[in-house]
Amino acid sequence: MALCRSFARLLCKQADAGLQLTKQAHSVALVGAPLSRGQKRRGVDHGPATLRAAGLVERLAGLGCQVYDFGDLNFTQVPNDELYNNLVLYPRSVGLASQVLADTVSRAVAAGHSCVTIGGDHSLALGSVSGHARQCPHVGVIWVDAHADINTPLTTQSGSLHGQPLSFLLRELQDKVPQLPGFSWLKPCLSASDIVYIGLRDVDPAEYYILKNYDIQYFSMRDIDRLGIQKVMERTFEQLMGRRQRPIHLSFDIDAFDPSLAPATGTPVLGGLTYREGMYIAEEIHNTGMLSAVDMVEVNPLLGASQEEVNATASLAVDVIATCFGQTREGAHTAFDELPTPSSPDESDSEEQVRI
Ligand SMILES: [Mn+2]
Repeated sequence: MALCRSFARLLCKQADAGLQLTKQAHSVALVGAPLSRGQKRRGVDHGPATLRAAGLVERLAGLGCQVYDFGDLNFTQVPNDELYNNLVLYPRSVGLASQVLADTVSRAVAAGHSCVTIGGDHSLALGSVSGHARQCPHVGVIWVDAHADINTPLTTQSGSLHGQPLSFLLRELQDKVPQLPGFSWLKPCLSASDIVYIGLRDVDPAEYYILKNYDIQYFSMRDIDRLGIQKVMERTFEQLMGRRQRPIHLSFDIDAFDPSLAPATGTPVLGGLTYREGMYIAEEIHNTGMLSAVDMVEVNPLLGASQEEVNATASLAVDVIATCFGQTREGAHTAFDELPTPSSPDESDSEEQVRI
């Protein structure tokens, strides 16, 4: 374990020194996190099974990744998990599951893998980001989402923890965030300048206050309309890696996409990312060579109106992950040495004659 950790430190140091993590990117740990208590709808705990059934492992293997499947974690529900402050739902269950996930992600990164966590609702980022940061303290987070997920337990309107993970992770917010039962293990590991949002279009008043007052970089759908996705990605990397290279954590909520593309999700909002914008984001992140962990969250197979809607949502999620690990729209980059040539003219003549 100590050896693994020093290996991870080495990789993080490499990253800090501006060396690309390309080699690491070919070894992928896959972690299923069927966490659903961060929100109220049934079914999001079937997300990992749905993404596996959509061929995730095969797609990664087909790209030349060595996939180490950690399986789906077993999250026990904590009994008598009463509301915090008469409002916040299942704090002990979400806290414990996130703690288990943090240990797993930390282990995977320490072993030198890039870690893909498939959810599950977005509260799982409490665990995945914490575990990642335990090995790579300088991690930068790209949060692709329709929502900002940065309410505090005191500003949340829904009470759902999937709308709050970033408030727990941010150092600057710690005097605004109460200690929840089940969260004592969690230490804030990000600064406001370590996060960039892409795709926002449904932000609560308190969240907007936080984004503005703590100077958090975000690109809303309006910004994407204004700047174009290419400029948005350029500025994202300028913010996160302008001064030095660092490992990247991509936390991708499928509801960032337009609901016409990703209907099987809990909180869809009109006017989201196009397929091409989504793939461009993933391509550019892959091209940095610094991708170290990915979350893919909020795919809920019970919320599709038909099997086709569920399949479309799942295969979109798989496309994003595959693109993060090298799938391109310009064709595979595996070696192709020689085009086949037709057999000699004489032969084709004689074949022709035979046919006549
Ligand atoms: Mn989210």
